[in-house]
Parts: sequence; structure tokens; C-alpha cells
Amino acid sequence: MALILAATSASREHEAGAAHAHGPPTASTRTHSMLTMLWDAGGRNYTAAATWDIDENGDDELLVLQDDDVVVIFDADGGPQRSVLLGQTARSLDVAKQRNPPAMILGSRRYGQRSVAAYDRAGDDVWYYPLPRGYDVAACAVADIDGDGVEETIAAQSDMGLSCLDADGRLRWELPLPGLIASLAVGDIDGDGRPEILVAGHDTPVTVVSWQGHALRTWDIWASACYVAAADLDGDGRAEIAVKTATFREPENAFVAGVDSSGQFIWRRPVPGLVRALARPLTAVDINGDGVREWAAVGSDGSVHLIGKNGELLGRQNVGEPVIGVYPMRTRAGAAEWLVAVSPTSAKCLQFRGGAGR
Ligand SMILES: [Ca+2]
Ligand SMILES: [Ca+2]
Ligand SMILES: [Ca+2]
Ligand SMILES: [Ca+2]
Repeated sequence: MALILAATSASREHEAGAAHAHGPPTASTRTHSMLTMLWDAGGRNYTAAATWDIDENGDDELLVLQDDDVVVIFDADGGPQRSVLLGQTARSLDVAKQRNPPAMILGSRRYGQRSVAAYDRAGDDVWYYPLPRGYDVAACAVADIDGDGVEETIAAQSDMGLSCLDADGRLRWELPLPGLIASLAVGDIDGDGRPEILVAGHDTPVTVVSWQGHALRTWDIWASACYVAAADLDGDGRAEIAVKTATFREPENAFVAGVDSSGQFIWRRPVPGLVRALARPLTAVDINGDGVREWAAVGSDGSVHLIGKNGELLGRQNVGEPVIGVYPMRTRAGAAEWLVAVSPTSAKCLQFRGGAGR
């Protein structure tokens, strides 16, 4: 705990210093040593990823989507386990976690036909749902939104809206939404026991959607928030919310912000850079193993920021190349989760220094 507090203090000094352009150089050195790299699974043309214990051996695997229609599965130690040839171009990826065995859920395209498809880890078809029309599936999320113990899949087509499918790939509901959707998140943001779906896109307000597929409200002040994440960081039954903005004119002024359940801003931190299409620049991870998750946010400059639920900066490090997404990795090695930072040509697994102790 002392380590974390000391590091937080150093980070704050560095933040203040950066804002005034004359920060103490030692602060930068100290924040750089917050994360150590465990392994780097280099590859080619990575476009999206997910982490889950898909082979049920107790450690998460890293699933990375390449632009040549292949999913590469890496073990928790970074060793390649298998490659799955999809036979269609996939753009977004999640895992049906409660399915036995777990399945990969992919937003795909084949001969111009958009679809959501489920595959087992060997690459065999589980189900396939053709989407009627529209652009690529910008994001898909698997979650039990109606509380019956079985997960649904929500797919967001960037120009069309949402489609909710049941565990066997049959349509539950559709919701047309305006604007170019870039991301979606599922979490119980008001603590009523039912999850909400948050949808964000380019130059469009964040929309809150009910689990039955009704648009409840929009947060007009967040039109520049094109990425949204929801996760119950502290385990109190209510999901925390964070957004990342993308301002095409001034990417250096982009930021990550914490938002309450009514869309009001709680805190904000500068995290530079555009949000690339199909990227996942924000995730929840218990990087220090204290039982409370943190936000990890990436900038297009390669910076990885660790941010507490109240907006406090716990650490920052540059991994040296543009990162398209960050993903938590749980292993039997300890309570602390690892963080995988995926860039187009590498997947770096990072561990918080002094991580496993509670
Ligand atoms: Ca369900
Ligand atoms: Ca709710
Ligand atoms: Ca919470
Ligand atoms: Ca933590």
C-alpha cells in the first residue's frame, strides 16, 4: 500500500509539472517504473482482442484478431496456443463467458454480408446471425442483460443501432440509433439490479438504453465522447462509468472522464490522441490486487494511464507504440490482474510493480 501511495504522489507531481511544463524529471522516472513488461507477443495487423479463460485451465488467454481473418490465442505466459481461421473478416470480438465451453463472439463480414457469429475455441461454428443491412459491427458485448443466468449478445452496427441476440444467436430486439456508433458498454449504472447499455459514437450524444432495448435518455454534453466503459470497480453493485473523448481537430486535448449515472462529469484526466475505429482504449483492471479495480486508459501516443475510481492517477507509462486496446488478464499467479496493451504489431503484458499483495 505504501508503494501505491508513494507512486500516486509522484504521479500527481508529474501531472502538475506537465501542466506547467517544468516538472521535476525524477517524477517521470518514477512513474515509468510502475509497470513491468512480462512478455510481448508480436504479430501482424492486430485489430481487436479479448481476454478470457477460454480453455478453462484457470488462467486467462489472450485472443487477438488479425486483419487476415485469423484469431490467434496466446497462453497467459504469452506463448502462442493456436490460430483459428475464421473464413470471414471479423471487426469486433468478445467472449460468451458463461457458455460451456466458452465461445468467441465476432462481429464479421463475408461477401458484404454483416453478421454476428459464434465460434468455439477450435474454430467450429456455434451459431451465425446475418444482420439485415448496414455497416460493420463496431462493437459487440456479451452480458446477461435480463438476469436469467444466460448471456445475451449486443452488437452495435456503426450506422444502424443495436441488435440483441439470445445465447443461440436468435434476435431478441433491435434498436435503431442515429450517428456513427463506435462503442458500447453494459453495466447497472443506477444500481436497480438491471443493467443498462451505454452507446457512444462520433459526434453523437451518449445514449442510455434499457435492457429491453428502449432508448432511455441521451447525455448531450458528451457528444465528443466516442468511447464509453462501464464496470463496478468497487463492487457496490453500481457500475462506474468512464468515457474517452476524440476531438479530430485537437487530439492533444483528448481526455478520459468519470461520469455519474445522470451523465454528469465527476473527474477528468488528459489522455491524448484519437480513438481509432474498433479500438478499446479504456478498461477496468485490478492492477494492484487490492480487490478494487482501476481504469486503464491508453493514448494514441502509446501512454498507458492507470486511474482510480475517483480520478486519481495511480501510474503512467509509455509502451513506445500506438496502442489500440487494453485488456485485463486474470491468472492463478496472484490477486493482481495483468494488463495487456495491444498495438497493431504487438501485445505487451504488463504487471504493476509490487502487484500481488493485498
Ligand atoms: Ca439472459
Ligand atoms: Ca440499472
Ligand atoms: Ca461501483
Ligand atoms: Ca486495485
